[in-house]
Amino acid sequence: MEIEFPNGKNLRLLIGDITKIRVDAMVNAANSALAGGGGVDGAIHRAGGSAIMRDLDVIRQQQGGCPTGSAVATTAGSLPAQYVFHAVGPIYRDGRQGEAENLASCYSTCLKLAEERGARSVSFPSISTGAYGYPMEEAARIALRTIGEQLREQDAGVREVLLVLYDQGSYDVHSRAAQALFADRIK
Ligand code: AR6
Repeated sequence: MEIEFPNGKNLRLLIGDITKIRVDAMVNAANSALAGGGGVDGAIHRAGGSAIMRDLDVIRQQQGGCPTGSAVATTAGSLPAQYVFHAVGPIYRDGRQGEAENLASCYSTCLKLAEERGARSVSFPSISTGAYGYPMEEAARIALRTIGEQLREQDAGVREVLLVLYDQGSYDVHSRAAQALFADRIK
């Protein structure tokens, strides 16, 4: 599914493995220790190689980790990208611990990092919807709304955002949310 924004910018939803898709900046669903883990994080470190962890070691020494809702940038190692942005999504508890704000902040922070680094294409996984337990329908609305706001606002910079969903069920949830939010923009 493709959603068009002014000035030729677009948001694409697709099914796949994020590590296989070429972009300028690939977003990881990391943890605040920047320690690596399972899910997308495991796949990104496996496919990108040890250069990514070496960059994270330096960041850990400098700032001790990364707070929830924020992100840090590293090399992409041997991944088909220039950068990996390691975003720390919220662990979902009851929806009253600032989860929505923190999740939105992951997306907007990564798009700002992309802007700063001149990245024109950025891919995101569905942050927090695996090990961190965020209900996917709500997470999809937040992700899409935040990406849409940023694509409408930014004059230059990021041209294309890919939301890479791992399976058909995740894709269906996100495409329903996109239809509800962007009905008039879907190509
Ligand atoms: N490509 C695209 N999406 C994927 C891939 C992939 N290769 N693999 C999984 N997903 P998760 P979280 C989907 O658990 O919930 C890690 O251990 C998956 O189906 O990767 O933010 C970290 O180190 C799900 O919808 O991230 C943290 O400790 C989504 O990606 C913690 O898990 C996110 O699932 C972060 O948990």
